[in-house]
Amino acid sequence: MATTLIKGGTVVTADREWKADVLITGETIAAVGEDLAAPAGATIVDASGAYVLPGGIDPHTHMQLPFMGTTASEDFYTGTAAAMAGGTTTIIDFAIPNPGQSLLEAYDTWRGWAEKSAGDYSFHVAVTWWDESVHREMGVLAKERGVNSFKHFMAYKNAIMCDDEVLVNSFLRARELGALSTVHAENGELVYRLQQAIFDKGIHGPEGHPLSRPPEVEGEAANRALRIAEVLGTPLYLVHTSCIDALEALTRARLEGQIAFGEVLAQHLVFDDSVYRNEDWDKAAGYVMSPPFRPRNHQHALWRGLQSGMLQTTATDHCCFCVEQKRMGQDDFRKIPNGTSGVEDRMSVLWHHGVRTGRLTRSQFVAATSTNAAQIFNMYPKKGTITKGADADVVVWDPEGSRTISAKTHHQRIDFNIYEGMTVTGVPAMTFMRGKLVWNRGQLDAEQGYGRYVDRPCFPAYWDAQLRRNEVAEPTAVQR
Ligand code: URQ
Ligand code: ZN
Ligand code: ZN
Repeated sequence: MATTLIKGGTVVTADREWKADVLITGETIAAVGEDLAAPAGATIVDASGAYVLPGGIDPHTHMQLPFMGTTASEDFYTGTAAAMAGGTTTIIDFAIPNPGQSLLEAYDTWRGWAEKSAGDYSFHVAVTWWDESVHREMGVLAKERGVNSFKHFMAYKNAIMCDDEVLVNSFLRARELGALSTVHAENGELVYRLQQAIFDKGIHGPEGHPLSRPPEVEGEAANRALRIAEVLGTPLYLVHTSCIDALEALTRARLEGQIAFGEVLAQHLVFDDSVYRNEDWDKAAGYVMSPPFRPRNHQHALWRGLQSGMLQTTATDHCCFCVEQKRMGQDDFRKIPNGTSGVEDRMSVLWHHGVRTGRLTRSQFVAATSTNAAQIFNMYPKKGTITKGADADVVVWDPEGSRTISAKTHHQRIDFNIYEGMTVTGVPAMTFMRGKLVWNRGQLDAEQGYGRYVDRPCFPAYWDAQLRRNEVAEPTAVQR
C-alpha cells in the first residue's frame, strides 16, 4: 500500500491553519501532526512554503449533458481529470430526466456515463415532472442510491421547467425523506416572454441574452422558492446565485432563521455583462449561460455574500459547448446552448481574486471551495477536510505559483476559455485523489475509471433542526 508523507506544509481547514505534516496510507489520511516520522518506504513530499488543502469539491457540474439540441463537449473522464489539474477532486453532477422519464432510469444512465471518471463524483437528481412514480422513485434514490439532493429548474419553459405544483410536491417529498431541495431560480415564464419581445425588437445576438433574464427574474424565483420552502418547512439550496435580488431574498430567509443555502459560481464573481457586448460574436456567445453575467455592482454584492457567510459554496456549473455548438444560435440568441466552463480554473480564480485581495481568509477559501459543500451535501468528514480517516483528497497549494489561463494549455475539452489570458497567482502544485498523485507540477496522471461514486445519505445534521422547528408552534418568520 502506497504511503506518502507530506512534510513541512501549513495545513488549512475551514476552521484553522497550522504547521503540520500529513501522512497518507493507501486512499486515506492516516495522520496529521507536527514532525511525523516517515514510515519505511514512504514517498516524502516537501511542502515547505506551501499550503495543504482539502481537495476542492465542485457541487455543480454538467459533464456530457444533452441540452438545447446538442451535448456538452466535456465528458466525465476529461472533466474530472481537468478538475484535478485545478485542485478539485470531487464533483456533484446532475442526472436530469426528461419530463415523463423515470428518475431512476436517468440516474442509471448518468451513472453509466460517469464510470469513466478519473475523480470522485456524486449526483443531484432533477425533478422535472410529477406523478406518483416520481414520488416513489425519489424514495428509492434517497434510501438506496445515496441521493440526498433533488434539483428543480424554474427556468427552461417547454423543456425541464417546474411549475409551482411540481415544486410543492417535490419539496414535500424531499422533506419527508430528509433530502435537500435545490433550485435553478429564474422565472421561466418571464424569460420566455422577454426573449420573444427582445427578439421581435430585432435584437438577435448574444447581447439579447442578459436582457431577457434581468436580475428581477432571478430575484422573483429565488424568493418564491424560498417562501414555498419556508411555508412547507423544508431546507432549500439556491444554485448559481448571480445577483443582488436573489442574494437579498436568501439573506432575508437566513436572517429569519430559515435553513437556506446559497451557491455562487466563480465566473459570476469576476465577469460582468459587458462580455455580451463584445464585437466578436463567438466571444460574446461564449459567455452565454444562465443566469447571465450581471452589471459589476452585483459582483461586489456576491463577494460580500461569501465574506459574510450568506453564500456558502462556490461552483462552476461546468457545462461546455464549443464554438461550433454555440453557433447553433448564430441567428437567434435563444438557441445558443447555455453553459460555460471553469472546473479547472475555479480554485485559482478564487484564490487570486479572493485570498490575494484579502476578501477571503485561507480558511474561508477552504470552506467555500470544499468543506461547506461536503457538509451541506453530507459527505463530511470523508470529504472536505484534512483529518485522520478522511479520504486522501489533498492539494499541495503553491500560493506564489502563477499561470495564465488559456485554451491552449487547459485540460478542459472545449476550444475556448472564458478566463482566456487571465493570469492567476495561487496554483495546485500537487493533487492527490484518494491517495493517488494525479497532478504533479504540470504532469497530469488521471486514470480513467479511478473515480468513485460518493454515496450521500439523507438526514444530515441540519435536518434535525428543521424537523424540530416544524414541530414547534412558534413561527420561524419574524411576527409581522
Ligand atoms: O442551467 C444550468 O445550470 C445548466 C443547464 C447549465 N447551463 C447554464 O447556462 N447554467
Ligand atoms: Zn442552472
Ligand atoms: Zn447547472
